[in-house]
Amino acid sequence: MPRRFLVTAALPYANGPLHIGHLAGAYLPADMFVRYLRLQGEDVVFICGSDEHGVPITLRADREGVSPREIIDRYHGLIRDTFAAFGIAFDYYGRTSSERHHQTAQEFFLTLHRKGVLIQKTEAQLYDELKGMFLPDRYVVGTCPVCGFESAYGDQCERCGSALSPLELKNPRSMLSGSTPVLRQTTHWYLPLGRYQKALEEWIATKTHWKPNVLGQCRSWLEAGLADRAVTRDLSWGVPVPLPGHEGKVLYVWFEAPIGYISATQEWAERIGEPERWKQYWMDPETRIIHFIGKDNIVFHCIIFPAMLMAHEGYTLPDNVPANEFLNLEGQKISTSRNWAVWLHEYLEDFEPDLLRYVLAATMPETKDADFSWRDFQARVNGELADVLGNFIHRTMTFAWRYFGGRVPELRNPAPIDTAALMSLLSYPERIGSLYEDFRFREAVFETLNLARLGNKYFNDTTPWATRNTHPQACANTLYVSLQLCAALAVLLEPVLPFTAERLRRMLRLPEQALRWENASRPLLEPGHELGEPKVLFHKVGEEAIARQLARLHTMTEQAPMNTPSSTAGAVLPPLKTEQISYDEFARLDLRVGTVIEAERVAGTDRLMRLIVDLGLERRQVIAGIAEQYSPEQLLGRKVVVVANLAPRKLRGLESQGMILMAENPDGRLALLSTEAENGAVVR
Ligand code: B3M
Ligand code: ZN
Repeated sequence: MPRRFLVTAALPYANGPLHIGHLAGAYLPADMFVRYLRLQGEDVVFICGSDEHGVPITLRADREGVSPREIIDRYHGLIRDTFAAFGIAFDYYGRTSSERHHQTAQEFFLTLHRKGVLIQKTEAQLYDELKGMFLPDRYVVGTCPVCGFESAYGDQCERCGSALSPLELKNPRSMLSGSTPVLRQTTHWYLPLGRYQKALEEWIATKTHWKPNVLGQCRSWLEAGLADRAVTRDLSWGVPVPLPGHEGKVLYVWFEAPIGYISATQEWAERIGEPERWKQYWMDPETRIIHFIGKDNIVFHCIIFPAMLMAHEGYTLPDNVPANEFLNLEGQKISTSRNWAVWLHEYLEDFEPDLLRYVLAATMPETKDADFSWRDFQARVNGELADVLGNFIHRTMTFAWRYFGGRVPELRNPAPIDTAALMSLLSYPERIGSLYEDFRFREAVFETLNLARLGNKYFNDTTPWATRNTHPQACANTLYVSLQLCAALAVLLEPVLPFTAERLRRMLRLPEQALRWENASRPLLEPGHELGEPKVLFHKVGEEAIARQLARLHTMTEQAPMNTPSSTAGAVLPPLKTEQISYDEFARLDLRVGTVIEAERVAGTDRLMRLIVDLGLERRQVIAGIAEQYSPEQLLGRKVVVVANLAPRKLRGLESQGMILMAENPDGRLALLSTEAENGAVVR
């Protein structure tokens, strides 16, 4: 009897594109786990969708001067298509702006309300007098009371993962006006989490198989004691509170978003024509519910959502929440606001999805933060995928193609080395499968590549290029065994390299029904089986390709990001710096007025402009990231202010001998500073 699973992956905010941190954190491990389960013939439904409410959406809409609807429609489609391009094989990818979700979330809220679970409280909340609105969640930033991080959000600290409420922040600042908010009374509904403390403690105590990093966060939350949490907000964008007299109030995004897993499952069931089937996955205790998330979402999935489900009754609680830690990039934290990211849709302009799937799986941040570097990407693609896996498959298939007419030869009187290689197949599916069951993806991928390593060694040790002339049957035995190992790889690679596995399966002409996990433990190709023409599976990544990625990364970060997504950039007056400097420190800058006398776009970039600026005493070449805001014609003859004593640096091979001072508007657009002063005048 197949086991039944409901697997979810965190609903990404539809406020920007996906980057490698998303893939490594939740979506790739979830997809690998689901693909493995499907190969085992289990009953599994894989659910996700766009998280389309909440302040990250409205902050971006404010910043761009568009509606939240425009933001979510832009990014929902991009995110959905990017997942598909990376082979993240959801059964259903929904969106929380759907009518079904609004209905399900409101019904869930009303059930808690009707049962008297929720309590209403009028409390002081942070209010921005300049903007005339309350400041929930990410509309306010301040110092985290737990770890001291100075840019913690009102609902969560990204550095230590603590779920916060705005009143807990020290030195709170409005993300809308930069001003210090005042307190103003407002009434909201609260989930009394404390009432479920004991039940949650008992439930978590049964989760001895959970990852230590997850249990650690849960325990510290429970030890600190669970306070009431507001489940409504003074906002216009979101799921309206379904009670009279609550105009202008919506359900808190972290209350309704997890319910998005349920509503998306309902939409899936409706789409397959079995509208009631969703209950089998959410209300049958036989179903194992697995939530794949990043570590900053642990408390919402292990404490708050389970408490909601307990309060509602009738729902199955999650079986596991194998949260991953964070992925860094070139040794630094990924930052969407600084454009310090590898955007998945941009990655696909240069490389195959499987290459990144492999590298992120092989270095997955399962128990501690991990780092992605382009050098390591190149080394693993070239040294592991091409030189180990691709090499074994290519040499086996071209040898069979060339010397055995593209057919699987007979195995006769196998030598001990042949038998040993075939026997090794017995243990691989079991060993790799148990690693997947334990969410140990790095080790599962390493073990899978070990089968190719074993194949290369076997091929080398049996020297078919020699036995072809001296012992033809020994040569045939080598090719028979090597081809069986290739066929096993076509199955075992599927969770991590689905596109490669499919290409290999086609080259082997392995029937689709052969794709069952346990099949990989025995020979799958009969003697005489006709093979397809061999093709190279992996092309090596060259120096130029890596240099281009590194240049893109550094250029994007050097030049103030224009239209990059940011869940932190507000609407967006960045708060005034609290750190002070001395006059002497300021005086070290040599700021000069100049006139642009030459201007041209830098080829191959959409942001860079090459300028020649006349500073009176001399002319300087300056590379500036303003090509999206200004044309060369608009710049000719313009007065600019230049940091004249900035150390020169190379950008796209051009030397920039200074920096043009620009002002970044609240909507992210850049603007030149204008002046009547003469060329060479010193700015003090
Ligand atoms: N939208 C993603 C995040 O916090 C958040 C997950 C919701 S899962 C219900 O980055
Ligand atoms: Zn913190």
